[in-house]
Amino acid sequence: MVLRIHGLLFLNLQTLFGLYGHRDKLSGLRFSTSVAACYSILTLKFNRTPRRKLTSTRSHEKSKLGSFSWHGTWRSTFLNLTQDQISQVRCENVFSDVLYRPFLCTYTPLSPYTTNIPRENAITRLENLSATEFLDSWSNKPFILTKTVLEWTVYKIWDMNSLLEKYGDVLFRAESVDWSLSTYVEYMRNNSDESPLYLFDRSFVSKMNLNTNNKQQPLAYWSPECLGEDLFDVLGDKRPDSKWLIIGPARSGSTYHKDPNATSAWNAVLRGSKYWIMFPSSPSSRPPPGVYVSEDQSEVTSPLSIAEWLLGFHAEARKTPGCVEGICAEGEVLHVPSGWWHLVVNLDASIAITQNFVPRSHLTNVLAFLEDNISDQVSGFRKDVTDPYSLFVEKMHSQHSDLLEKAFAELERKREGRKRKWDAAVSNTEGETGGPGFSFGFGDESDAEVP
Ligand SMILES: O=C(O)CCC(=O)C(=O)O
Ligand SMILES: [Fe+2]
Repeated sequence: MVLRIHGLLFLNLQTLFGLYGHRDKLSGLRFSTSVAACYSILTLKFNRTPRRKLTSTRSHEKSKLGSFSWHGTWRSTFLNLTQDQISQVRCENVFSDVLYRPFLCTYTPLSPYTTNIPRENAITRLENLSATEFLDSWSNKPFILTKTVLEWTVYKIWDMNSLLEKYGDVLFRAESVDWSLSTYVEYMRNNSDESPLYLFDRSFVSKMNLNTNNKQQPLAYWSPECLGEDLFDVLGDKRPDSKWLIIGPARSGSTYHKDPNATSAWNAVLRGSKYWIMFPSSPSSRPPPGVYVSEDQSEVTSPLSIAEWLLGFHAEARKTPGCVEGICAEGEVLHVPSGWWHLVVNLDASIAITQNFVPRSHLTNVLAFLEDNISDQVSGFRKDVTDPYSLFVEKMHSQHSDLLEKAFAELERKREGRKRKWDAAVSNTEGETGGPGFSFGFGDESDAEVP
C-alpha cells in the first residue's frame, strides 16, 4: 500500500506557529491561540513535538517543579513510556512529504552550509578594539573579539557538568517551559527534534547568584570594554531585560530576528560554537531571503526550522549583498549591531551569555523605536513601566543631556529628510529612487533604520 499525505495545511501551520515567540529576546513574532491549538492537535496526530502539553498535563503534574525524567521523545515523556512500551511501527511502505520533510530537516548535515564561508562574507575577527574605534568605525558592523572572554571566571569554570553539579535543581526558562537544569540537560543529550528546545533565561544572574557588578569581588563576567557604556543603564532597575543565559544542543539556535528595542548586543560563547549569518537593514533593504515581514514589521514569517531555511535559502542568501557569516568559537564574543537580521545555529552543545545594550551611536534609533512603538513592538519592560520612551528621555535628560540633544537633532534631520523624499516621490518631482520599492535612503552611515 502506498500512503501519501498532502500536507499543505500542516506545513503552513508549522510555518505560522513556533515557540520562538516565547523567547523574549526574539521579538516580532505573534501567533494566534487558535493556530496554536490546531498545531497541538496536528502534532499529536502526526507525532511531532507536542511540547506545550508537557507544561500542563501528566508529566507536569507528576513534577510541578519542572524536574522529571526525559524519555528521549516528547511522546514517550508525555505518556511516561518505558523503552519496551514504545511501539515500533514498520513504515517502509509509507510515502509522505509531510513526514519526510521534518525527517530530512532533522538529520541533514549542516556543515555544507556553515563551512567554506566566502572570504568577502567573513565576519571580521579582532583581538581587541578601543572604545573610540568602536564608536567611529565598528558600531554598525558585526565583528568577533577573540581575546576578551578568555579572562572571564565563567569561561574558566563553566561546562555542562560543573553547571549541573551546582545548579542541577535550579529552574531555567526554555522557550515556554521552566525546567530544572538537570531535566533540560537530559533532554539536550538525548533528543532528535528538528528544532531542539532552547534554554534562554533572562534571570540567570540572580538564579545563579553571579557577581556582575561588585568590583571589590571577582566578577563572573563583564561586558567587552570597547563597546563602551550602555545608555539603558540610566533606567536603573526599570531597564528592559538585557541579559540571557543560552544553552542548547547542536542544531538548536535562533531563527531570523532583529534584537529588541533597536538595541545592539554581544553574544559570548563559553562552550561550543555558533554559526552566524547576518544582514544589515535599512528602510530600503529587503529582509533576508526566505524571510517575510509584515508592513509594520511586527510579524516575521520564515521557514519553521533553521535547517529548513538553510536547505531552501542559504545559497541565495550567501550571494545577497550585505550578507556576512562567521563562526564564533569557544572563548569568543560576537557583536550584533542594532537593527541587523541574524540567524544563529549551534554547531555543538553550547553555553553562551548574551547582553543587549545601547551604545551612544545608536541612541537616535532607540529613541525613535521607543517613541513610535509601532504595533506595540517595544518589549522587555516591566509592566509598571507604562511609558518607556518618556522615562528614558527624562533619565537621559538628567544624566546625559548633551547626548540627548544631539540625538534629537539627528532624529529631526532624518525625519525631515524622509519627509522631503516622500513629498518628492508623491509629487513626482524628483528622479527615480532606483530598484524595486521606494527608498528613504539618507545616503550615509546614518541611513540606519529609523523604524
Ligand atoms: O545564541 C543564539 O542563539 C543567538 C541569540 C541572539 O539572537 C542574540 O544574542 O542576539
Ligand atoms: Fe538576537
